[in-house]
Amino acid sequence: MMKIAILGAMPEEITPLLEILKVYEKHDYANNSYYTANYKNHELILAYSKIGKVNSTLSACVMIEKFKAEALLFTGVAGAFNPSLKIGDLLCATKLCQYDLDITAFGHPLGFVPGNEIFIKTDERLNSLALEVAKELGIKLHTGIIATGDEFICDEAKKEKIRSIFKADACEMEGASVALVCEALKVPCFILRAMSDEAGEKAEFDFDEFVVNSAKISANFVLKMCEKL
Ligand code: 3QA
Repeated sequence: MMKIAILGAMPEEITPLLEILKVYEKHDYANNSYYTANYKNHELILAYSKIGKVNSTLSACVMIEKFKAEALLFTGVAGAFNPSLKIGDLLCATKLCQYDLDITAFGHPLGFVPGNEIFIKTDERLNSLALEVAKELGIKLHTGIIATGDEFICDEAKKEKIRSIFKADACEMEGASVALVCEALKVPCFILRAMSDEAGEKAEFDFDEFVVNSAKISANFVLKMCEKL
């Protein structure tokens, strides 16, 4: 029996899970809704944070400090940077960074502020469990680096810049902030993303077409992981 948080950013990333769970309680708190449910001997706490690093920081804190989550699984979509990642493919982040955290004016590297590291690691145990689950399901799970920032990337030049500086495989807008909260509060963190677009020109059209399906691929996977925890 564990209290497991499942966090997404957008309704599309969490409502598929609420539909599967069917029975859940809704708790309104801090300008958002949190949902509790039982699943396979575990207590789940689910939420979509709303978009961006600040909203996801708030939700991760609430899930841990108020709802006492003992592990946090993030599920959602991302823009692919690595050409080996195709739309619908799953990526588990081994580490994440904030590509828009910028005090380079003072000679610091992009993504760095004093007292923190550029990269925030996720939980190795959860990541290896995910690889086992993928093997069992017969699906490919990619592992790699995610760059997080408060911008929807749909520009080839921006994409290449972030990709080359951080060797990032994908971009999104919440992962690094959630991982930072989990690391600070010593809660194991897992960040999963299914590709919805390739973050280049016209990414917003791919996103609109593929967000629902890719979000479900990711959501189904984290629920499978709960069965193994
Ligand atoms: C941004 C969502 C935010 O939560 C981050 C999707 C997929 N492709 C991305 C990309 N750059 C950055 N992030 C992503 N999520 C989409 S907002 C759409 C708003 O529609 C990951 C992500 N290329 C709301 C209705 O108007």
